[in-house]
Amino acid sequence: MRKGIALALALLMLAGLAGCAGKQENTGDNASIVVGFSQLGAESSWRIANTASMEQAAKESGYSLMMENANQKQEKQIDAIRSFIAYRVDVIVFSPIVETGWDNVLSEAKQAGIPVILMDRMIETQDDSLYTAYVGADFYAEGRRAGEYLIRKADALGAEHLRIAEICGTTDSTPMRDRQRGFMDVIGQDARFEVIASVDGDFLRSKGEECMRDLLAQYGAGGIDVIYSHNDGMTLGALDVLESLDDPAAKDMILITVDGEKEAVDALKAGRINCVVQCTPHLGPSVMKLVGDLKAGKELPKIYHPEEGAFTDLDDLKDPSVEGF
Ligand code: GYE
Repeated sequence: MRKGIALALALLMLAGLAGCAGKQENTGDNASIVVGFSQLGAESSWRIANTASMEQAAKESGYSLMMENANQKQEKQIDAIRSFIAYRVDVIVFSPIVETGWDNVLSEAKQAGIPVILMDRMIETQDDSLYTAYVGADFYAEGRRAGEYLIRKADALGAEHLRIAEICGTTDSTPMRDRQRGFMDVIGQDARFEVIASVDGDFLRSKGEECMRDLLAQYGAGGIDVIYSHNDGMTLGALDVLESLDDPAAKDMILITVDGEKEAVDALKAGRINCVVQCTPHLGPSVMKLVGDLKAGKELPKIYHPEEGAFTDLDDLKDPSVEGF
């Protein structure tokens, strides 16, 4: 059976199976190269921009993209990967929702001879040969940047004691773990800082709102000095709650967020958020470049991190490079 027909059938079957399979079949020279992409969900603006980046980059490179969205369910990602193996795609790309539980399905991919590129998040495994390469942010460095900003801010304010509430991303995901670890490694030994709460907001704006309400019920606005939130969606949800209060303590809270979506960067410029640590969702071009290099038989770098920084109220926010995605 010709590969084009096989792909068309595979896409049809996938669409039937999942009801939401994306299909993007190209027609140029590279169209016979099929990339199976398991996206983990659509939980945030970051994720939506990331999906768009993958689709756009596949289109530009001419590869055919089979995309499945797992709606934040690991089982659905495992099913998607199994279907990509069954359809013998050329490369599997996926963004693992959590770090553990992938060894079996990735061993199946390895046995089938299909290379796997991890995009955005990492896995925890004893066997590094289960994936060919990782493309995504250095979340530990992001957490450190958040901590470094807080130290600068505390110095600037002459603060002696700051009580921090942390709103975390999805439990056991790489960005959650490493943004927390990096932050704590920077501020943990400094006696001025006390983390009074660490709650799970699952990277969702609605949960950020819920977490903020719970934190206020427990500590009151006057009992929290800093919110460190692992993504913009949760921060913006928390901000909605804080701004609905008529309380100067709520306005004084220092808000530190990660991602850099437009709404958050605009809120920073307007003085409503204090620090935005960048995390780029535009990983599609780097992933598709690796697919090309793989097909050309080149050796791939095992880990690729994009360059990132942070925007803060201690820096010049009029600089044209201060922009959200
Ligand atoms: O920060 C968050 C998203 O894994 C980097 O997931 C990604 C994170 C991102 O839901 O907004």
